[in-house]
Amino acid sequence: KKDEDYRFWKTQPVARFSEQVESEGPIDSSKTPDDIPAEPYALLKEFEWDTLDLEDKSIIMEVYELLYGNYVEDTDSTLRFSYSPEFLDWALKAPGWRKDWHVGVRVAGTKKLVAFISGIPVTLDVRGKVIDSAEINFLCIHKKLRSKRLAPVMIKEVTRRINKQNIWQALYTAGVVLPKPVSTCRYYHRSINWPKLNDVGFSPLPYGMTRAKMVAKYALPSETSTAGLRRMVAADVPAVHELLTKYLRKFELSQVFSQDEIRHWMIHDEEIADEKRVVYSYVVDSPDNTLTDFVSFYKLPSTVLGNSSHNSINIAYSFYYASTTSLELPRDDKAGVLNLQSRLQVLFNDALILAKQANFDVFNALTLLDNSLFLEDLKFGAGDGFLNYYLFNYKAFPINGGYLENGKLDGINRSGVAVVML
Ligand code: MYA
Repeated sequence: KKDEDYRFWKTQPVARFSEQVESEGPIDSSKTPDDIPAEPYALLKEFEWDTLDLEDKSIIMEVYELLYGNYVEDTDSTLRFSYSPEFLDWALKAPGWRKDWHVGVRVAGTKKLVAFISGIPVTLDVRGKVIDSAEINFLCIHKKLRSKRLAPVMIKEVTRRINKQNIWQALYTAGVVLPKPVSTCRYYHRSINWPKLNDVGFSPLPYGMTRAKMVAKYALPSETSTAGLRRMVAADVPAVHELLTKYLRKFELSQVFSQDEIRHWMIHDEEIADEKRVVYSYVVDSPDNTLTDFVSFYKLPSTVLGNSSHNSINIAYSFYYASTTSLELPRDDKAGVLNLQSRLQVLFNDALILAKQANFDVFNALTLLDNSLFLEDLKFGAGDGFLNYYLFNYKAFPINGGYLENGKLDGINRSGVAVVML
């Protein structure tokens, strides 16, 4: 599709495929909140807007059910993301969250929830420019209401509500190609429970291999190897905040976290029962009581569609991490990169072991952050999926996605992207 074929997107302040970015900055900075309509956009008369109150568990359950049946599937419709109610509570109630950015659409007659879009407030750093923004996620329309041009109205409505708060930029990701990605990252997968992944059709048996050889290939030690590695606790928040802030500063697109946000994103709910836990965060404590490293992953299972032996696979996704290794050196310092690479290999090998102990079947990661340094050595394989990063109402120079044109990892430049979207 060309720019002009995007009937909706060609009317929006987003970068075009056909243009080269010459300078970075907002596309339209002419408006103030008073210029923005006070009333919601009109919907077809069978539908109505509903601002969802996610403090109410039964409403989180409604969003959960909508997504469970209708959210993103892989290209051949064998897997569908299965965000748990606890996950939605975590993802949608980040510090500063606003109820009116949780936008539902209901059938007027039955009140059934049939569509959803969400925004949360974030502070972005785009090559040194700090921008108060929104992160848009969980756009979902019930399968029976697809291709009726409802998505553009929902996007305009959430934009209206965000603009009313004097926020004019947003970050969002999608598997689909729209005008115009600022970066594209590739999904990598590291089998933990290979036989199960094979049973559900996710990991075919390579030619010339046996099941036993595949199991041996992905075997992991039962215990982690890094001295001082332990679960992150609330008391670690200031140190993790400082370490992560320093590490993320080296990237071209990153999120600026407050201490509150670190607490929320890395710890969420310390009391949560193990089986409901969403985020897994660990630190490496050194003998002098300073933290040298931090690593985290989150739980997002996928529903297996149409398979008789399994109905779900348990998936860990790489989240934020940081290391003091080479932290004071420029990102392209050759010796520094090698040291960081060795460190991340050990750290993520331990993350894989922790994920195995917690019963995950596979560990997924994108080619963002410094991931291109360790994915191959830790036996991650390239997936079919790509994730496009988009900025709304902001033009930026393209940012490396961590892989090369030939599809291989870019172990030299790595990625400039340091925002992990859920
Ligand atoms: S990405 C996850 C998206 N969700 C899914 O993939 C779940 C399964 N699919 C669905 O529920 C529907 O297919 C959706 C589209 C809802 C995706 N992002 O109503 P339509 C354009 C943006 O007839 P439907 C996520 O959550 C499409 O190109 N636009 O289509 C981030 C066409 O426009 P154009 C998309 O299939 C969301 C128009 O919609 C996407 O019934 C970020 C067709 O509308 C997509 N993923 O519904 C949203 N898919 O004619 C943008 C299709 O131009 C936020 N389209 O080609 C922008 C920032 C807003 C805030 C700004 C604040 C300052």
